[in-house]
Amino acid sequence: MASSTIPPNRIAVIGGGGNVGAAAAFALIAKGVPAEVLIVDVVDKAAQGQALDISDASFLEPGICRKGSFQEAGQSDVIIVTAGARQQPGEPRSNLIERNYKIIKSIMDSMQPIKPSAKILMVSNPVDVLTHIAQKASGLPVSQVIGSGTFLDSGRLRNALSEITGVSPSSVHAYMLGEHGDNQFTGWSSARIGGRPLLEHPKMQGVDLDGINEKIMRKAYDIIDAKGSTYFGIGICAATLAQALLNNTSQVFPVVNFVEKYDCYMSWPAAIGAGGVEQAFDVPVNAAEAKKLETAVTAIKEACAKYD
Ligand code: 6V0
Repeated sequence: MASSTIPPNRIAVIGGGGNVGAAAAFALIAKGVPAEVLIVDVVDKAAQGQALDISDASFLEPGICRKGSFQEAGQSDVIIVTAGARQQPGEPRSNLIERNYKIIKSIMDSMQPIKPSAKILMVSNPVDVLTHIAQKASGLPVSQVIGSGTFLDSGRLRNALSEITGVSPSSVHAYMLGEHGDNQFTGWSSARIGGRPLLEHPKMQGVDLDGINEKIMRKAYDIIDAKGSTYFGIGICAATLAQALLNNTSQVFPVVNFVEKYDCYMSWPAAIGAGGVEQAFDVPVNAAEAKKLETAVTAIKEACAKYD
């Protein structure tokens, strides 16, 4: 490609030789994000193969895709990290911490010096804890290191609520909160449709709320049971977040961000833009949700403390 046609922004996908990274890179190209997408992986052949395959998808779009190095990743505008072990059937995400802690530390070291304005988007699990670890190891400000959090879970929730209410998922304002893991919970009391509390919607009367919550929580396990891993949904989520960071959209997403009120990284709504986290929100919770929130925060803090 002629150098004049190289897009102005660079997005690195570390772990891009694997399923989630490749899905994120493909989603960036398919969404038409005008960026040079670098595929970086410890397995060189996997990075090369995915980059070649995804570059075939880029000829109609402004983005380009190629294999890259850890040093180039460190100089990128957005660094998406999908590297590491994934869940086996039935395995909780929290189990992955032992395996993925060292991988994330070594990736942050390999990228040094990291561009001071870079934004890191963590996707590897357990994503709440690994975002904390990545921020410490990268040396970047907390506002510039975020994680995909409960964005995907909240999308699953919005789809489920759309089926019940008949309203488009984009007009259902509801979040899965706390942790992208077994301690996540639905923010029923703050959920809204058309400016009204969701739970007042006529079609929500008599609905089994715990059943919906359980269905959302189980979905990743069901997909992993059936096909070994989940990647299309998270791929589009990662690409959407990278786009928000590059285009300074200030859209609100439930991402892993450092929440002052609870003094930890956790999955909670924040406005995302060029600086990373641009605005934080104090989402109201009722008494039952506050208990679940406390459980999630305690679990994340305990896991983080082990690796500080
Ligand atoms: P995968 O297909 O095994 O890919 C992982 C990739 O990471 C492989 O290509 C490895 O070679 C690579 N890798 C391992 N170590 C390193 C390293 N040190 N440097 C660079 N690359 C390395 O797994 P998959 O893509 O399915 O999952 C990746 C991660 O995403 C896992 O931790 C999953 O649990 C996590 N997911 C997170 C989701 C979320 O919502 N946050 C959703 C789905 C999966």
